[in-house]
Amino acid sequence: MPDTAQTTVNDLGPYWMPFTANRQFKAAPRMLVGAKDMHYTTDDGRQVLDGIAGMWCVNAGHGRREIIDAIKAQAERMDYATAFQMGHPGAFELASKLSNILPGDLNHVFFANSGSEAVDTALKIALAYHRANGEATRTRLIGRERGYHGVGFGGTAVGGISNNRKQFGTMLAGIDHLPHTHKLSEMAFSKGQPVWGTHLAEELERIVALHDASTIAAVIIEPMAGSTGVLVPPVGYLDRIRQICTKHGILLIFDEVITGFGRTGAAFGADRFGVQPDMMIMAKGLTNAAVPMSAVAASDAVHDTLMTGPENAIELFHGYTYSGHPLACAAGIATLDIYVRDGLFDRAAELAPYWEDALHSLKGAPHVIDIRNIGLVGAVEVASRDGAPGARTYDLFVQCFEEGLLVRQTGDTIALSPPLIIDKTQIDRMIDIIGTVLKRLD
Ligand code: PXG
Ligand code: PLP
Repeated sequence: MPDTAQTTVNDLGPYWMPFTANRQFKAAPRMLVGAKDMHYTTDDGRQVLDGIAGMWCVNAGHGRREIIDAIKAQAERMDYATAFQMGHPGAFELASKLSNILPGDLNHVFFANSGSEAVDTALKIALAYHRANGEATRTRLIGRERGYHGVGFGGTAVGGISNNRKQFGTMLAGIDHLPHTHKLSEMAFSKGQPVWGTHLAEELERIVALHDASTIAAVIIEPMAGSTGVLVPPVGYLDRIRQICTKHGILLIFDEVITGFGRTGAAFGADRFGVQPDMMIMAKGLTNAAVPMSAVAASDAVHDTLMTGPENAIELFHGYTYSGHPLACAAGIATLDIYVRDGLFDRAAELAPYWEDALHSLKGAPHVIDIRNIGLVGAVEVASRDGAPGARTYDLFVQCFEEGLLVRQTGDTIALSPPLIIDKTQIDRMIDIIGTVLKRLD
């Protein structure tokens, strides 16, 4: 029998790592073996400050006792129940708790297991909605350049990050993209929302004119584009997108996988920017990342339109084996309770000005060409090395890790999104490490 209980890692070969330079990693591995509150422990026993909340997801900090206990208790009570034609109390409780904190009439929650699955779910609901509404010609989906909507075929197709698309052929048909909103010459070192770029929302009118509104089902965007390197929406941009969607009967889907659960200094990006979508996609912070889970919240209109036909008919032919998994629901309920009890969304808003000042103190540091921020999110963009995009930020990422700070490298940007429990001393430490490493980099 092979020893599956061994704790030392000997063979790095079999594990094909996601979104990783496998050969480079395996030549010099970085291993995490423990996590508590704001810190990871490495396999060589070092403490590393978590500057990215895991991967934008551990918003309440690591190893929260209430979440662990809830998962344990649920595992004892009932490990699994199918979500097809059966229910369990946790799924209904979590959906109710979520709808209580969601903005407007996003009162109907469909569960999946990853952001990517939730994106596919939302896109499919959009198509089904229009069909049920007598507008089956509305099949086009509009994303945005530099957008990230996960890695399913739907999300890859509406996504706008070239590296994530180019290996995978034609993906879905009938997709178009809005332009992204980033232009360094107009907005470098903006604090919070840039004032330039609002006019780019008008590009949606151009796309509608090209395809005709009768062919367009939905626009899907991140209120703040995260994965591509933190692109904060220009002032008024999202409002204008909303107006144009409403005018043409197009559904507006906010992908809040990153912006949800306090990241921007409000419960959701929709709250922070004051714009109401017809559907919202959530994942990551939903369970504090303790158990994988995602969700799509739909408005009354979207949901109710699909609740037609004979009562014995399945209204939406869609769902996952693990939709509303009991352990994930238990983790989600405990997580939402922590967010509310500890006022973590307000805490993010209160810390945001300090965070903004601390980040922008890096202006003038070697190589830095832009700094962006909103809520408890930040990005530092550095100049590319000639002919080697991403090389300088890779070194920055590795050296920060060696100095005791985990940051996220994406292209020539490092993204920062600490757990919302971070304190001011820890913010100072993040900035100090990044500033020190920047000075050392060639
Ligand atoms: N939508 C958005 C807006 C996301 O940020 C997804 C969908 C997909 O979620 P899953 O759970 O399928 O990964 C995401 C995920 C990064 C990074 O480098 C960001 C994500 C995932 C991995 C890395 O910033 N976001
Ligand atoms: N592939 C096969 C052969 C299956 O039977 C199923 C689900 O029953 C799936 C894929 C989808 O798996 P999931 O529901 O976990 O997404």
